[in-house]
Amino acid sequence: MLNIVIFGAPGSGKGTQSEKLIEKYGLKHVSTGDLLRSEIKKKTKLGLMADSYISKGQLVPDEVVIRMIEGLFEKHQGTPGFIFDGFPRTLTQGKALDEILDKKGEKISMVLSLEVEDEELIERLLKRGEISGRSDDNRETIELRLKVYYEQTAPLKEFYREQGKLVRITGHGSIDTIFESMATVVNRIIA
Ligand code: B4P
Repeated sequence: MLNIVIFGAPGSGKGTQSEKLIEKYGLKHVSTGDLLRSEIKKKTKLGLMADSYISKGQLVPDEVVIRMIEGLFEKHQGTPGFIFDGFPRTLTQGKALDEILDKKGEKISMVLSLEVEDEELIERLLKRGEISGRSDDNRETIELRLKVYYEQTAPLKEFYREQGKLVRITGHGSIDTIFESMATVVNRIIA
């Protein structure tokens, strides 16, 4: 299987590039952000709880998101692989994902890390906020999300670097140019 983690700060282009990778490689998209927003929209118990964290720029507790990922293989039997977008976001989640995959005799093939300067991230998310209506796309919450990213999520880079899986990709430039860089890496690894 081809299992890709797409990694990066909020607004780095994870969701945007995931869509293109799915189209090209026929992978199954696993976005914890999308899953949580769908629960929020449906006003489920999980959604209401998740919203109380997301609207404050905080991460939803590990056990909640890990539970959402379990059962993935049973749900998507026969898929050529997964794109993990926005998951894992903490070391605990990273270790849990390795264990879930290991039980199925699978592993992460590569981690594509989108590198974008903070100024650009803030600009993109403010722009998205004007149209998305997302409760977390306002300046104050964006700044908190970046802080949370550097404190809780960025340490995962070292975790994957030690495993020899981290590939840094510049997230500046046009969406297509960035995608080309990613596809070059993926093609090299699957060749
Ligand atoms: P996510 O849904 O994962 O959202 P995100 O990180 O804010 O956005 P993403 O990175 O996908 O956005 P994209 O670049 O595509 O998470 C939302 C929240 O859910 C989290 O803050 C957290 O509270 C919670 N959550 C989710 N997963 C969790 C987990 N595992 N554990 C705990 N909590 C979790 O897009 C950004 C914008 O930039 C778009 O408008 C896009 O059009 C634009 N853009 C993209 N590429 C561009 C480019 N090259 N040039 C110019 N603009 C570009």
